[in-house]
Amino acid sequence: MTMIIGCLLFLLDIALGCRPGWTSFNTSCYHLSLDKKSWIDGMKMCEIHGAYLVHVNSASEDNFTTNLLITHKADNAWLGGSDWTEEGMWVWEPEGELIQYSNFAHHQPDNRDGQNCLKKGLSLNYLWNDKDCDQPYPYICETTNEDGNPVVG
Ligand SMILES: *[C@@H]1O[C@H](CO)[C@@H](O)[C@H](O)[C@H]1NC(C)=O
Ligand SMILES: *[C@@H]1O[C@H](CO)[C@@H](O)[C@H](O)[C@H]1NC(C)=O
Ligand SMILES: [Ca+2]
Ligand SMILES: [Ca+2]
Repeated sequence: MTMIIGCLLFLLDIALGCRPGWTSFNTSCYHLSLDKKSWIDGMKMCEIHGAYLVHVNSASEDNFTTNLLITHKADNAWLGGSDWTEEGMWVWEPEGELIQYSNFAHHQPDNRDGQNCLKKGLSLNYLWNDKDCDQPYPYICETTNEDGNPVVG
């Protein structure tokens, strides 16, 4: 039964234009990697795959990414936000687009010891927190780029 549902979900993702191992939501494809990386190495791995660390632009996309963590039993994941360029100015990288929707935990971001990278995790009920960019965590890649999707026809 689980296999049949897994198979159907797999076919659905293909139908919606995501490569195997990527999950579709709205107009993007997402991949959670459990291979723990620093924020920058996570971003590089996403870029190698025609993607970027996820930009969470709405409550429903936030919810979707939380469900992705829960499904894969990941306690944490890097998101594509950073305030590296200017302390306290949170942007989605690499474009540097100002973060509009946000969902930080109470008392976060706190820039403790100079934290500049955005993650969410189980310990803060999947609300957002700024962390040391060098910490290794799983990470979520997102792509809207057709390079990341199968070419049909
Ligand atoms: C779905 O994607 C479109 C285009 O990127 C975006 O404008 C819209 O806000 C997204 N909706 C949700 C619920 O994330
Ligand atoms: C969050 O995801 C759950 C599980 O997929 C779903 O039942 C719920 O409606 C979603 N909530 C929002 C606000 O999107
Ligand atoms: Ca900071
Ligand atoms: Ca913090």
